[in-house]
Amino acid sequence: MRILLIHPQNYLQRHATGIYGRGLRYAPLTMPTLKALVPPELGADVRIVDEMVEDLDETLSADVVGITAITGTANRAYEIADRYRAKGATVVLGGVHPTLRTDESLGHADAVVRGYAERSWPALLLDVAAGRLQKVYEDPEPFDPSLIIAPDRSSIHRRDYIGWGTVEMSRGCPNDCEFCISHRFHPNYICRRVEDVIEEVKALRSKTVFFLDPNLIGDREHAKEFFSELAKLNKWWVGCASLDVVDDPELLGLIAKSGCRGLLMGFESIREEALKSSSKSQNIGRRYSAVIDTLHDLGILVQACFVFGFDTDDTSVFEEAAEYIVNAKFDLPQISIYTPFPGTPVFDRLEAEGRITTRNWSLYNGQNVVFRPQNMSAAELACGTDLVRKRAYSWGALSKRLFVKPLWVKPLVFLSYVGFRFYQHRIAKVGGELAVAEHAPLCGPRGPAAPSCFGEASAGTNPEVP
Ligand code: B12
Ligand code: SF4
Repeated sequence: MRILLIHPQNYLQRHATGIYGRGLRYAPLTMPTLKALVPPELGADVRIVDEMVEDLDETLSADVVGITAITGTANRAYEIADRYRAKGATVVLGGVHPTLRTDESLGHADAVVRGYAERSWPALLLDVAAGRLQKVYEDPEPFDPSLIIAPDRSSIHRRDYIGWGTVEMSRGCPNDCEFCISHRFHPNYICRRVEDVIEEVKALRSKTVFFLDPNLIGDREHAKEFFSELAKLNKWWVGCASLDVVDDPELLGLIAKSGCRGLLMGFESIREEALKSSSKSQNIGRRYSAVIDTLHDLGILVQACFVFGFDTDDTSVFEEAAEYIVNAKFDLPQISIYTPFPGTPVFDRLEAEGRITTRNWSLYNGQNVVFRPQNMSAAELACGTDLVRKRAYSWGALSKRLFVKPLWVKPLVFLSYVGFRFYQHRIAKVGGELAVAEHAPLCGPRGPAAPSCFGEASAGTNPEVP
């Protein structure tokens, strides 16, 4: 059996012409995991094509084609699926989007795997071999984390990913932020056995480990046990944690001791009403500057995610947030536009209110306005977000950041900052082009032509969004 596993591109992440360069890429484990799960008795020839870093040679043939999709890559996944089906291959779709939009995905595939594939993907392949393929595969049993095996990392393009040493310690998140896909896709928060993860980390030849977990501290006792063991390996690591990490000094101490160099954290908004309206309870009433100081004292850098377009946001939020972000000591601010991902209650609510303005899934990547905001126009949201990006990544803002602790990381902050500056500018530029192409009929153009706009011009050619 010849199996072809395809990771589709999106205009943000694609080989050669994407916005993300090597320095901002970390390797997903989806396809390496599926490869490792192929039953050996099939004697299959398995090939992975990762469109984020290589082109898909469409003359490649296969008996079974497995394609993964998140919402932002779903259109491209469907395009490839249709082509391979036309050539007679058995096409299987899986991942977040096909799980939450199964009927839609079935229009492009012979079968859809819903949720985790640790048991259902091998079962599906054995069914293909026996000529009894079903349309939908979904594991009916409660998921045991020991089923997560080490991915087959042999086909990860190490030279194309700064973060090629990626690992999963847990899946899901116990928090319930309204806009997040985590608790819709993952049935529960689960942690892998400490010894399994430690073995995987030991086997990595990378000094730095990139944890893919949505929230590494969802089970604090487990996290303490894990970080105590990780500390013995003398690695550096980065990963995601919710802001309540600072509430537990013992946990924080272990995190620092285990080699943590940076945390990606969802600050989301500087406005309490936005946090309340989206159930971001762990952020409510928190002084962000205290969080940053605590982490900086331990030598941990903070990549801070902010989102604009909450229903409680109006146009005054942009200036206020830009000012705050520039003066606060976030090492790397990441600025996104509120995105109602299908499968979340937010999407259902906005759809019921007739506020979803495009179903072009390629735009669902946190960088485009895909809905009608409550207290401003779509153009104001797009341009206001650009303004925050520009201010947050101005040279003046950088100079402020270079004088904060920890001093040893100044060169690192500088390099990452310059990389992010470049990337955020490209996002704003391409976003402007997309807004004109996609939203002009809805909200008017983005750029100086729009009277309600705050930002500068965005010019150029259409980036061919599929
Ligand atoms: C690596 C990663 C990325 C990579 C690659 C993403 C990709 N797949 O294209 C990059 C950096 C490009 C990225 C970017 C973004 N990401 Co991202 N990312 C991840 C992350 C951290 C890890 C994915 C991973 O490797 N998981 C480990 C593997 C083993 O799990 P898995 O992929 O779920 O696969 C399992 C099952 O789903 C199933 N399966 C999956 N695919 C298939 C296919 C087949 C054929 C079969 C049989 C089974 C199967 O089998 C696997 C084993 O059980 C996840 C969070 C997470 N921990 O999963 C977010 C996540 C996928 N990203 C997300 C988001 C929101 C984004 C961004 C919008 C963030 C931003 N603001 O910029 C962008 C948008 C990108 C775009 N193109 O649109 C969301 C997805 C939301 C959605 N509905 O689309 C996630 C779930 C995080 C979250 N909780 O919000 N991301
Ligand atoms: S804390 Fe992060 S991962 Fe967890 S539900 Fe909220 S946004 Fe999602």
